[in-house]
Amino acid sequence: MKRNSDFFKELEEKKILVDNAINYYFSKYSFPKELCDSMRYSIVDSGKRIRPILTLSTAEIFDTPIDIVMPFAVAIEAIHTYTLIHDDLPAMDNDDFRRGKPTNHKVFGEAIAILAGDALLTEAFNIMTEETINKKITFKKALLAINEISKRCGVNGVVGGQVVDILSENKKIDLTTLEYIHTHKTGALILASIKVGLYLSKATKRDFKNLTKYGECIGLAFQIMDDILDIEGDFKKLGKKTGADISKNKNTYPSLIGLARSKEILKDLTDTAIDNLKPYGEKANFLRNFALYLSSRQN
Ligand code: GRG
Repeated sequence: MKRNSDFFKELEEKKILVDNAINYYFSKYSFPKELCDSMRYSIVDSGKRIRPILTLSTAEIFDTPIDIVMPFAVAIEAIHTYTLIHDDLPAMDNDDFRRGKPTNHKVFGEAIAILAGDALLTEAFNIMTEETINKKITFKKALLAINEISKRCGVNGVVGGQVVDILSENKKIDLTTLEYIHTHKTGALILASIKVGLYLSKATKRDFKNLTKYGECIGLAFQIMDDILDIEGDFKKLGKKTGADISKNKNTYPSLIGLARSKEILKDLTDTAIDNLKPYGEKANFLRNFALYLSSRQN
């Protein structure tokens, strides 16, 4: 496996590629200014870019050209950014800080923040379809990728998970319900990021099986880590308040099964994710290290 410093160098390089592509796609919007400023405030130059990096790194295993994958990776980050803007609204989590700065509605007001989220979601589909046409990406591959994203973001994915999460506040729920919330609210888009990389590549059924398992495991692990960081994290590194889950009486892995058991499950999920990369040898080194990075991240 590559040395840790090599991994972090590659991670930074990939983040810069994604940042540049986001700058490119989101500089073309200029009117209405308030809307465009609000969209750019949340998407440009911020965030870890975990999901687009997963899409690029999955496709990389199959030597798929980056220019085919990048518009889809950017679209996924735009969708992720919309969920964060909406999640921070007073009607939802009512948060004041995100990505180390005041939340979108604190700067632009609630109406523009809602609409910036709506526009990021809609423009994501415009970027994917337009680039499919421009870059002559095989329609079937693109359609399967877009279908995957729409499936994982709607009722049976992110939005469904968010609704069950909201309805579960101040209630005692069981672990099955909490797993549903985590795998849908958070895991679904992470899994979609990987599957989009597969749909755009020459991947076999076995590849889908292996990498879907990898994606499911890191998706759940990511949210468990988020629950842990809400207790053990540091505001400066996280860029948002800690202790929010407890103050809002939210169901989390630590609140249901304790911190120690949550950490064990996090480790098991990470190990299983990495096990499923065996067939890809050296080519999956980045994804292997990425799973380890996600389970030990501080932001
Ligand atoms: C509003 C439909 C709708 C859904 C909201 C994503 C989400 C569902 C809520 C966000 C709440 C939250 C903080 C969940 C924890 C997991 C998560 C998505 C964390 C933020 O993702 P990161 O760490 O953020 O990748 P950056 O800023 O690095 O992109």
